[in-house]
Amino acid sequence: MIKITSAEFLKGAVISKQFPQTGIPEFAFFGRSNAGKSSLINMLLNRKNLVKTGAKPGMTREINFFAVNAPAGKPPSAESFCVADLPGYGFAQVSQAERKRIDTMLYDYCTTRSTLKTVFLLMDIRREPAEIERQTLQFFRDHSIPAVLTATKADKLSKNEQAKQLVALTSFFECSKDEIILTSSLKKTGREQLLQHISTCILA
Ligand SMILES: Nc1nc2c(ncn2[C@@H]2O[C@H](COP(=O)(O)OP(=O)(O)O)[C@@H](O)[C@H]2O)c(=O)[nH]1
Ligand SMILES: [Mg+2]
Repeated sequence: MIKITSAEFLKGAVISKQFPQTGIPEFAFFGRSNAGKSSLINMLLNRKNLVKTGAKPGMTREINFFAVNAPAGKPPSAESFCVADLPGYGFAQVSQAERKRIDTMLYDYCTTRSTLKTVFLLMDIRREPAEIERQTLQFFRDHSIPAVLTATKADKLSKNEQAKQLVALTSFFECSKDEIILTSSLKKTGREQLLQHISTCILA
């Protein structure tokens, strides 16, 4: 399994023209604003504050790219990869025009990003999944983009409640239990599984 040896902010993009050309495998994190995307990326990369978290939900309106195991100025290695923190849906305070810009950017990202290996679709484990999540997963399936359901903030529920929610998620998304990764950024739950998935993709 790969080890995280470095992680740095690469670029923020508000339109597809600005996406960095990296040539290394990329993993994206997507979900509702406040689902825990930024926290999960920090947890995965072993960094407290690489990505800003919390405060105002929906602050992230750009795609933020991070280079992992690929220090600036050095050629990438077999363990180099890129992480993209995608702006979520469910912003309360964006105008229609801004929503449209974000949706177009996400659409461009998903349909043109040739280095994209997997989208982790994050959901707060306490929430009932909604139609938008089902549609999102269907969108990825329709575009042959591997998507991994990732339940976040597991620490907020008891073991019993976690198990119940997992069952609810599998039936809602018509998937099996091993297609869902259970995570907690607070307790570092699920880090190994995320890294294992990434390792398998990039070392294959
Ligand atoms: N208890 C708990 N809180 C979390 C966890 N992950 C994120 N949060 C909190 O949820 C809020 C939103 O997290 P953030 O990572 O900014 O979500 P984002 O909008 O999807 O990037 C913040 O207040 C975090 O501290 C977790 O695993 N456990
Ligand atoms: Mg965020």
